[in-house]
Order: sequence, then C-alpha cells, then structure tokens
Amino acid sequence: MIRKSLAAAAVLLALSQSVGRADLVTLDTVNNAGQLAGTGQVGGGFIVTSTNQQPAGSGVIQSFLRVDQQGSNPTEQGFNTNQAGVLDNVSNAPGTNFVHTIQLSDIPTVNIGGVLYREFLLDVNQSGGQSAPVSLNQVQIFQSTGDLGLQTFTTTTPSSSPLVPASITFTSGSPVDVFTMSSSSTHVYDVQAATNSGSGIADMFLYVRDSNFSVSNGSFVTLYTAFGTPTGQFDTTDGYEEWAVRQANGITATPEPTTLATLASGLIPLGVIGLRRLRRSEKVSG
Ligand SMILES: [Ca+2]
Ligand SMILES: [Ca+2]
Repeated sequence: MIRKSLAAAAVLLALSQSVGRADLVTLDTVNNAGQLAGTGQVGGGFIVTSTNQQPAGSGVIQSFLRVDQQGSNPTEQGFNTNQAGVLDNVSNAPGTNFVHTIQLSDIPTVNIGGVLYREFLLDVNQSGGQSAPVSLNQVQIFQSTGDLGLQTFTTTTPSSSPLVPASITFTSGSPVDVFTMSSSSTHVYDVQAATNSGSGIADMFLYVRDSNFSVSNGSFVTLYTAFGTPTGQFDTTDGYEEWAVRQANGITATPEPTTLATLASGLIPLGVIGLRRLRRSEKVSG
C-alpha cells in the first residue's frame, strides 16, 4: 500500500512539474511610471519602463523593426532582417530605414544602479491610447555572424491554456540566444505598453543586461518580438509596433550621482526623470 501511494505521489509530482509550470506575470508600464523588473529564461534580469521619448530628428532614433497584425489578427510577430516577407514584418522595403539588420555596436548601453544594460526602445501604435495598451509577450535576442532572415526557423503558437508564449527557434545559422523573456517553463510575461498621444512618440524602454552580449558571438543582433492575445491581455490593433535604438555609433548614458543614488534606493520613473538627466559621453562599445 505504501509503495502504491509513493508511486502515485511520484506520478502527481511529475504531472505538476510538466503541466502549467509557468506563471503569467503582468508588467504594466501604463499605470506604473517607474522601473518594472523581470527575469528572463535566458539572460537573467531585465527592466521595462514607460517613456515618452520623442525622436528629435534623424540620427537620434534608429528604427530597425516594424511588425503589424495581418488583417484583424489579435497577434503579431517578427524579427529584424534585410529579407522580405518574414512573419508579420512590415517589409515594403526591407533592408531600408525601418526594417533591417543591426550590429551590436548600434545598441547603446545605459548604467542603471551600477549594472550596464543594452537599451531598446518600443514605439506602440494602438487605437484607444492609455485604455487599450498592447501586450508584449515575448522578446528573444540573438547574436550571429549574419542576417538570420537567411536561415530556417520554426515558431510556436501562443496559447493561454496551457500557458505557452510565442517563440522562435532557428534551425540553421547557429545563432547564440542571449536573451529570452518568456518561457512556458518559468514565466510568461504580459508587458503592457500604451500609445502615447501624438505621432512618432515612443512608449517604452527595454533594458537587457550587457553582460549577456559578447563580441565573439557575432556582430549581428536580431530581436524577435511577439504581441497580442494570447498570451497577453490586450490584442494588437491599429498601426505597426516599432523597435528602435537611440542614435547611432553608441553612447554611454551614465546617470548623475544623485540620480544613481535614487535609482538604487528603489522605484523611480526612470524613463521620465532619469534619462532626461543622463550625461552622454563617448564610449567604446562592442
Ligand atoms: Ca507610440
Ligand atoms: Ca498596433
């Protein structure tokens, strides 16, 4: 009897570990002005924060990926490449200004509380503004020696039950996975970002630890992104979502000592206050 009970308990334990292991974690940048932290399955801690960064002319913002839902689909996904017809990329002119490959040296670094992060900027276009954010469900970042749009890949279909986030696996090209935000075995994130009023105003920063990146992994950086329902709460609507980096050739934006001290002490609306006070200086970037 004891042996049977132990066997049944072992089966139950195995089931509980294989089904529904991931938590759905909401990071609401719409109603929280400060930094919100998560832990990626690959690449460790990351930070998201709202912003109202305005492109102040060419050369300040470099857009590299635009994705838009097909018809009335509630989801969209894509990754930056110079190739046409990839997933839901807006690729009328791939390889040109708005959808293209980027290099590690294109991505600025920012020091937050003594930790160096690579900074990515998201510009959301949704109908309904603050009341209708979009759900960002997945970000995967790869390094490689060439354009991953030339490689083969598979994607998963996102699901709410069981909880499975959208994801991509490259089956050729051997890219190095340096960051994976959501995983069906740990956390599935619902990062909510709303459209700021006005055209061309960005909405959210994503910070990924710089220590994940290495020049030896290859100079090309590919960002895969997925939005919508499932697994998030909010569908994709209206125009395209756009990923960008601030300026070209890299800057090191170092918070002033007073800002740094405040950051270290806890929550602060980094995107609203901290980054306005950043001191820019030349840097040598991978
Ligand atoms: Ca926007
Ligand atoms: Ca949209």
